[in-house]
Amino acid sequence: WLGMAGKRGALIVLEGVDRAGKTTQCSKLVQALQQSGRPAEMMRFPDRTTTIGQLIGAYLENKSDLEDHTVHLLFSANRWEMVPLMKKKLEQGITLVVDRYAFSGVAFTSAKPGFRLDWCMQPDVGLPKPDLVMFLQLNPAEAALRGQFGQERYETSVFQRTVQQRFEQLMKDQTVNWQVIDAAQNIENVHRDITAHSLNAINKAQNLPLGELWS
Ligand code: ADP
Ligand code: 2DT
Ligand code: MG
Repeated sequence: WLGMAGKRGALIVLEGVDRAGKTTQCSKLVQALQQSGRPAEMMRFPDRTTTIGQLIGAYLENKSDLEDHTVHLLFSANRWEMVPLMKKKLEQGITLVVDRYAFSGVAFTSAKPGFRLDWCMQPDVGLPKPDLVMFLQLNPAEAALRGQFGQERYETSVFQRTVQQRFEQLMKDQTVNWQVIDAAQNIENVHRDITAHSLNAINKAQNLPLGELWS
């Protein structure tokens, strides 16, 4: 069912390393879109509220250990379980602003020893394809000015440096609409850049079918 005007919403993803400002900017974008009369909702991955998400949450908080392939597949399953809801909302004309997606999934697992990028991508092949993926670019020195690492798994500078390299490999993929955002700017200027790209993507997506990621 395609909303009253028959226009679907856009799937917009924010990616980037720890403290780049993803969560801050997702909520500001949703607020700005809503205030301009465009239906929009925020989502985040992992979604720690589901049964699968609770397993992931315990793992990230170091309250449980999971085998590396297993947790990779749980992160992917945590996206797939939301796909029916995502498609329904997009068809209703709601733009979804998503804090992390399959790109984080691949970047983080493939930063572990023994994991190839292509193996990491396979479980997410066919997910709803984002109309726009913004990578909030911030170097480690700038990130450090925003506070210390937290206590969660993966929050170390060595690991984050490898994650950054994996994101750079993923950004070479021309089938995905990547836009690099200078996340070292102040919050309002980052927001202005993100809003401009998003409005453009929302307008284009209206007349295009939703794609399938990496397929
Ligand atoms: P992420 O979700 O990418 O880890 P957050 O949005 O949680 O990042 O932001 C991390 C910290 O940096 C928060 O304390 C936030 O207030 C601050 N912050 C976010 N954007 C900026 C910015 N452009 N300049 C300075 N500090 C920022
Ligand atoms: P935040 O909740 O602070 O964003 O941190 N991650 C995320 C993965 O390893 N695989 C994934 O598929 C996703 C979506 C990144 C969540 C942590 O989980 C990592 C940081
Ligand atoms: Mg965040």
